[in-house]
Amino acid sequence: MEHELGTIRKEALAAIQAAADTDTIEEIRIKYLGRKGALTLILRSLGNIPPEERARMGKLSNQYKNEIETAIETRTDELTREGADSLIRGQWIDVTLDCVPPVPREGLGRLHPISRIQYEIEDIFTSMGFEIHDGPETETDHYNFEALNIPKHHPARDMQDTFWTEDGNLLRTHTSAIQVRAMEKVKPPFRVVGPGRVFRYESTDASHENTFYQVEGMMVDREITVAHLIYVMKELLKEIFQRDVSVRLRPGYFPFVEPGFELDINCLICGGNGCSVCKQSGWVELLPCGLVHPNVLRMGGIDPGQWSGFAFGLGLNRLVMMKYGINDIRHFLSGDIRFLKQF
Ligand code: FA5
Repeated sequence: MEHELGTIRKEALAAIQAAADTDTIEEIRIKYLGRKGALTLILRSLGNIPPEERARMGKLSNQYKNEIETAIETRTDELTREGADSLIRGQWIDVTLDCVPPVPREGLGRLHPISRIQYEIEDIFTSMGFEIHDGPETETDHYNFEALNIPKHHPARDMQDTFWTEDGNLLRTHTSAIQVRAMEKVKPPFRVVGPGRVFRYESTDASHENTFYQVEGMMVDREITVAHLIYVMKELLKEIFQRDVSVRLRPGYFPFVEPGFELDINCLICGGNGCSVCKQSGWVELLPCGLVHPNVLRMGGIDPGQWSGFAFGLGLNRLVMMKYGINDIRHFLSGDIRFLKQF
């Protein structure tokens, strides 16, 4: 019996040590210590052996039983810990990765240069008492054309061809639609700016995109003149470029202003010598503007006999190009990370 007990002990301890999971450990426990386990059967059979042997064999059996139980406990602990560790290693997520240092700089996003300048412009106008307004990119014919003194038959519609939806709406061609919406919301006197994305059916080149950004502005008060307009435009450009920029005002035709102007700035890419952006002219058309046409005021519910105003539509892409010396407008929508990383 002593030999048999020794063999059970040796086999059980070796099997426990080799067990790779807790299910196997449980099988070993049943095999040796269960109700019909090898060691249990020996303990039960002690009554059949001579009394002089019984005490020694009983003591030995209990000692081996304790040893096996302790080994089972120790190995179960080890396996549980290893299991938890590998689970953590496999499924652990560093939830702090994106919000606190150390995060590699290049992993962080940044504002697109157009958004940066848009926010700068909003701040400049807010400091001059303007409110910021918004409007939808898909517009109705009324807001984009009709209410701006461009009826269906008007040839000025050809200047701004666009993408139409099947239900007769269109992708807005300019942010001027925002000034029409603003006139419905606020009563004079008021000052509003409306930044946004606009769309035109247009072939692209270094200074033309089919999708670009504008900022619309409108001020309505009593006795507004061209002098007010020029003052605000010059203040804006001085703040943006942080220096005096040469500008020129030419007559320009827009059905919604009278008189209308084209405000050009001296090309900052070539210093006025001529390049592909300024089409070799030395000037870049940036800011068309004028005094709001009485028809537009009237359609907006404002009495032109009492109120007058100026309006402008600033081309944001071209402004950003001038500010940062970008020589091709197509970079903005290229999605080229090397371009975007510079800002
Ligand atoms: C207009 O869109 C008028 N709504 C602006 C306006 C508002 C005039 C209020 C008077 C009063 P224009 O089509 O010229 O005008 O566009 C305005 C500016 O948007 C241009 O000076 C130019 O900077 C920019 N722009 C026009 N077309 C493109 C284009 N295809 N790609 C990039 N920028 C453009």
